[in-house]
Amino acid sequence: MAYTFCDACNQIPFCGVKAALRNGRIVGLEGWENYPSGPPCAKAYATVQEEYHPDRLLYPMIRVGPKDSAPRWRTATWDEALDLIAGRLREVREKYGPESVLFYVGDPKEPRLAVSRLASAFGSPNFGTESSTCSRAASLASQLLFGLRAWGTPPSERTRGVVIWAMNTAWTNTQNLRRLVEAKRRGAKFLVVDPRRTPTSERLADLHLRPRPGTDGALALGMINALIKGGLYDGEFVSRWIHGFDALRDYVSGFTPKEVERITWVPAGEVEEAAELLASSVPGTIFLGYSTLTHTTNGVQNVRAILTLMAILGNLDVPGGIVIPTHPLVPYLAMTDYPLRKPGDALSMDIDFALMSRKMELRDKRADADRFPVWAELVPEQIQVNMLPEYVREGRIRAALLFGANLTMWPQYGEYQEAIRSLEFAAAVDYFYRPWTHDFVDVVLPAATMYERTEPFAAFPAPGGWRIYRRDRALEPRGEARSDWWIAFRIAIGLGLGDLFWGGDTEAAMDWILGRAAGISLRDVPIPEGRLVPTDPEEFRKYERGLLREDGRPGFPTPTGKVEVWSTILEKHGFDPLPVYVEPEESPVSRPDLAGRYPLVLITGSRSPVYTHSKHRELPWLREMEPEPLARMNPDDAAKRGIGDGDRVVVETAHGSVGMRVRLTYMMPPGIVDIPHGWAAVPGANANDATPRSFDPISGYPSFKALLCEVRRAGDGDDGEKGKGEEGGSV
Ligand SMILES: Nc1nc2c(c(=O)[nH]1)N[C@H]1C(S)=C(S)[C@@H](COP(=O)(O)OP(=O)(O)OC[C@H]3O[C@@H](n4cnc5c(=O)[nH]c(N)nc54)[C@H](O)[C@@H]3O)O[C@H]1N2
Ligand SMILES: Nc1nc2c(c(=O)[nH]1)N[C@H]1C(S)=C(S)[C@@H](COP(=O)(O)OP(=O)(O)OC[C@H]3O[C@@H](n4cnc5c(=O)[nH]c(N)nc54)[C@H](O)[C@@H]3O)O[C@H]1N2
Ligand SMILES: [Mo]
Repeated sequence: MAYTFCDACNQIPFCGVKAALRNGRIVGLEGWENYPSGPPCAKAYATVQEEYHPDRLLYPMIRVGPKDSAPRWRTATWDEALDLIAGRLREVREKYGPESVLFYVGDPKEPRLAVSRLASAFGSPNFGTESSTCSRAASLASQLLFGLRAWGTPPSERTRGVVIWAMNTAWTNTQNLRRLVEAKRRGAKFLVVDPRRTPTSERLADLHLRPRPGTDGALALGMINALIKGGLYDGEFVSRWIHGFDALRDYVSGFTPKEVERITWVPAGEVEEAAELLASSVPGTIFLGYSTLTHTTNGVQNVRAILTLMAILGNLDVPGGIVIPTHPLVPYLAMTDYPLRKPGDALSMDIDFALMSRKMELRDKRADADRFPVWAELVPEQIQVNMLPEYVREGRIRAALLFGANLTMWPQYGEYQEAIRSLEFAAAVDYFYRPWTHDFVDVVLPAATMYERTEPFAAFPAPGGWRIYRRDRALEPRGEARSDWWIAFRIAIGLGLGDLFWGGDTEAAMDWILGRAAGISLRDVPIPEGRLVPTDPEEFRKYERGLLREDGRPGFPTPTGKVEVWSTILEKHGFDPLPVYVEPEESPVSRPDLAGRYPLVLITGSRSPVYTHSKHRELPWLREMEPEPLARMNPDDAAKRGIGDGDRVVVETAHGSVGMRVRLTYMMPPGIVDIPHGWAAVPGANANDATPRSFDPISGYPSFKALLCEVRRAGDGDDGEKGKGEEGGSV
């Protein structure tokens, strides 16, 4: 038996699995007993097919011929590939400075720490991740409000209310599901806010609100208004700890239930009912869709409104409420959030593995500094990558190292492909050759899988502290595949940075982290039991006792020391300081001109239970469960258009179109259409052919949700074709 953590969802740490081996091959897979997350889902089992897939990349490959011709490749040794990469990066560094190299990791989280360290050591602040579109903007909204991330605490025995806002946790975050179901059994009240009916809403909701996509801010402001009118909020918390409450009260007074119904399509009575439900179920916690709410042009402000709603109820940092972790180790490991915590906190800041101090010194050289100043100020660990085409055109970025990248995750992704193609040099690391990404780079390197690598370790909060797990190297790498950490460390050596990378010894690096975090080394962590690293008990209401601020004074780590409903940071950068509601850039209200031609509201990228983004389509067990992409629409909308269940349709926006079959379902409310993302493998079915390059000016996040579209039956010649709309979108 060999133990490893599953990386099918791209997360670390996620579910634990145990492989049965015979003659060095996997012959069976089960859940890892007593592992904090799991049991494994279909994706985990299918990793066995990924491991042995005939198309896996097994050798380093170097492009033959120029990048504007059809790609041809030859295999190379690691020495040759690594020499080439180091040589080209040195050249670019000499000509344009180290900041002109982009270090990028896509959704896979396991390589992040290593690559972030490599960027800092090389001297480039331009390290970025797919969190340029994912959960980081919701955390940014939280930082603007509270000074740190505060959302997503799982319910405890004390929790009386749970809000699930724009998240289909039953399909996307199954690790939370058990605790949510337990909370439901204990009688906690659930409010679910999602335009679709989902397994999550049907199983958990006591009240299910179904707003028009992108209007969530107005809904939250309406609930705040109802709470204020009814005197249903925590007056003591508000008067002591909130900055800007009077201005908020004036602003929300316009959001009457009737007005909120007009904007959001949620019946007025349900808005009031929801406010009452929340007020009668304190302490409560909230799960936000990791990315959904911020995939629209007013996303950060909408999330600020939602978190303000939770805060004025007195849910913040109380037992059973939204707890600010006392010892945040996991966010640090995942590199999705920078834990803004007091220095000296044993389990976080002094493990400066990513060389954050170096990133801070280099921050003036960030490619995003003038475009997204709020992001650049509050997201020190990574740049906002979404303007990559602009950075390249302006000569700010000249070369790129891409670990686990998928260029079609961006709206109008052709521009990103062209940007990567036009670089002086680009190398990518992956499990498979993905033509939509790798056709545009110079070198492709084969990554070792979760069965073939040991880095990094995993850490989970546990009673009494943190539990650390490490994994076996279940299999020898196939071909010449190597772990992402090994690759990053070898590139560092080639660049003369070996001293900062333990001479290439990745285990020594993990020992360094564990030594600083917990005074142990990797060998002190038994497999499969793991090892408990004790911490002091969780403390609550830390803001009352000066535990959140560097200066040790009571309050929140914001400029005013209070929860900034009136954000002084937004004000400084010329944005509206209140969590204002602004219509999505593209909606029936803001663009009546477009709505005539595109009368339906479109959301893109609702997750499939069996795929992760662009991955897995090559795995027969999963493909059998979901053979092709399906658009979803309400049967009444379809009937008006003469569309039947299973018909091939064209979903068209002002920016382009996709073609796929349609599923008619009451999961969808009338007027709203849903298409999946990640179908790069099927020509003409990539959602990002139809999404615009329009961005939230605070976070830089794209508009993947809240668009306008029309759906029609596909005619002859539509099959697999992708159309171009009349508008390219604005920047
Ligand atoms: N199986 C699987 N799991 C995944 C992933 C995957 O690809 N596959 N991806 C992972 C990643 S990176 C992410 S970011 C998360 C995403 O996790 P989730 O946020 O749970 O992802 P979605 O399926 O998009 O679910 C969001 C829900 O929000 C609703 N919604 C859409 N637009 C709006 C809106 O404007 N307002 C409101 N209130 N609701 C809206 C949709 O109907 C949908 O049911 O999932 C993670 N987990
Ligand atoms: N229209 C639309 N677009 C979206 C979204 C949406 O909702 N709608 N969601 C956005 C969000 S939230 C996200 S997170 C992104 C998805 O983020 P992406 O970065 O696009 O995620 P994946 O498609 O999983 O691509 C990961 C690539 O990494 C490779 N890979 C997987 N594991 C490893 C590993 O351990 N090492 C290496 N070296 N490679 C690995 C995979 O083979 C794949 O080619 O998409 C965004 N794009
Ligand atoms: Mo994401």
